[in-house]
Amino acid sequence: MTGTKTQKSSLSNPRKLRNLLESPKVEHILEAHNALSASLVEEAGIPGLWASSLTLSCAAGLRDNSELTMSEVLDTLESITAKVQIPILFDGDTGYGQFSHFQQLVRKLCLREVGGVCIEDKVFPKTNSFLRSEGQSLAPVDEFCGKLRAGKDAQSDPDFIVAARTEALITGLDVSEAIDRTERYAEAGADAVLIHSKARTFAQVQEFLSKWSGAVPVICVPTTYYATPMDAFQQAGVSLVIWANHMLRASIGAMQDLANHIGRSGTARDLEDKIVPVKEIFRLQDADGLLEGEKVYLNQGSSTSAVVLAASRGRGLDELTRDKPKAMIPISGTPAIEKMLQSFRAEGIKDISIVRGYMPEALAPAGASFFENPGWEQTGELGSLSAARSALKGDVVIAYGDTIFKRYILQLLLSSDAPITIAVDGSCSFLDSGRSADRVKISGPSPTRYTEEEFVLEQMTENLSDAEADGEWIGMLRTKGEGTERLVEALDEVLALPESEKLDMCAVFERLVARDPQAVRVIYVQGDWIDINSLADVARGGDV
Ligand code: SPV
Ligand code: MG
Repeated sequence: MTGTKTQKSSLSNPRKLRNLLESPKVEHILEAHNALSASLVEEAGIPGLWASSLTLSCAAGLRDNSELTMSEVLDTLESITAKVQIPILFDGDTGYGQFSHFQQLVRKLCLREVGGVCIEDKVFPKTNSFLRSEGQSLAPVDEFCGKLRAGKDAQSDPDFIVAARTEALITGLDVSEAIDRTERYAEAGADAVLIHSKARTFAQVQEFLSKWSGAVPVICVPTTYYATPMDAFQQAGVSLVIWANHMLRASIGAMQDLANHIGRSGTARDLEDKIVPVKEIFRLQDADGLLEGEKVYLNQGSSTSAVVLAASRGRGLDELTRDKPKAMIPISGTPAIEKMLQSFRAEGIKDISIVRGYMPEALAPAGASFFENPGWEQTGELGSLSAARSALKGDVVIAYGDTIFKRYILQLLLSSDAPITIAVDGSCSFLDSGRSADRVKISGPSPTRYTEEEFVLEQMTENLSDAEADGEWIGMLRTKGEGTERLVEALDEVLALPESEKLDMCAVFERLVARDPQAVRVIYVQGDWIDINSLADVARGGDV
């Protein structure tokens, strides 16, 4: 699952972090400074997060000198735990004051389901370990042990981790001082100790580990000795490795490159293939999840659903459909199907199913559900409609996926109160054009002035003579409740006919009209739609 966290896993975050610390194998976690970076860490399969004071403060435009306040940092942690399932070990600096402040912090971290906190034995306001480190002062051991005890007493989750970090090596003291301090911290109740070092190799931390009692798991931060293999950490007895700042460092470099390029050249033209597409942002935001949610929770949307028949490749469109189905041909830069989906959504229709056949993998617009008609070449549009049978209930708009239409046509169909309504183009533009059309005979010709008259379908067939034809069906119909049921019945009857694979929607309409001459209401339009076959005849090329 990516994007929005929807389900809690059965283990609490403190338990997950504890499992990492207690795992016999060395584990690693990676820095995150906001919900976005946290979700990228999670997607990479890394089992935990380090919420670093260095990077959280930097991301907030502040120094790593206890400048970020407790409430600011809690807000960020909350947004991270709301987004991801992996646990956070929070870098709690010196605990935000004395023992009582640390207790408040622990309580608030537990409320926000943070896995644990690590505090260091320095004095407030602390400075980052890699900055003027020799001059930094350490907290008195007793006072720090009291703070650790206070933190453990304040936690509301029994698995919550309080880790104790010694800065002894950072400030220039030796390994024995680091051991003395950390043994005391473990006795005071710390669940783990963090031994920090600014040495360029693992040797100093290795020496620490060789003298360590093993009372609690040991954590290290190989920012300076980053080349050490995981095996070496494992062999030396490290339980958890923290990559403490790498996500922020990587993003700073990428952002600087881009900003400098745009600043220098005044254009983003050459950068497109170096930056993620906007749709990657939508993926990370789980934009599709909103559509799913709307289907479940939003009732104010239309109860009408849509079924788009888009399985066929199209007659004579070989060139344009070599690498994509007909519905994906761009019209003014936007795939035809997207235009159709935009129109549906603008009318509140969110439950949209598409029947695919030719190149299904290339027809996957976001937010739609899919039916497959693998036999599209033999079974045609009736096979496709039948494939979407389970979506044919309630109020439904059915449309061919290769049709472009002005939105008012959809609005007219939706406003009809008849059980079955089709849109008919009364302009008869097919006459003398040589193109095939679903010609229709209607109860009256397309009116040239205002009328209250309701029109119904009498006949639909490609073979209607020029004189008999009142127009052509544009490939869109709308059925309501009982009309949808009638349509499905007629479809089943036609599919049961011998050689039904040679039949098309005309046969279904014929059936409906034969049963009830008033069955199919007609709404007349004049032009304002086109199908891609006709469009392609007009303009062949990449973008029609
Ligand atoms: C942090 O990431 O903020 C740390 C580790 O505390 S360090 O920057 O090395 O001090
Ligand atoms: Mg820090």
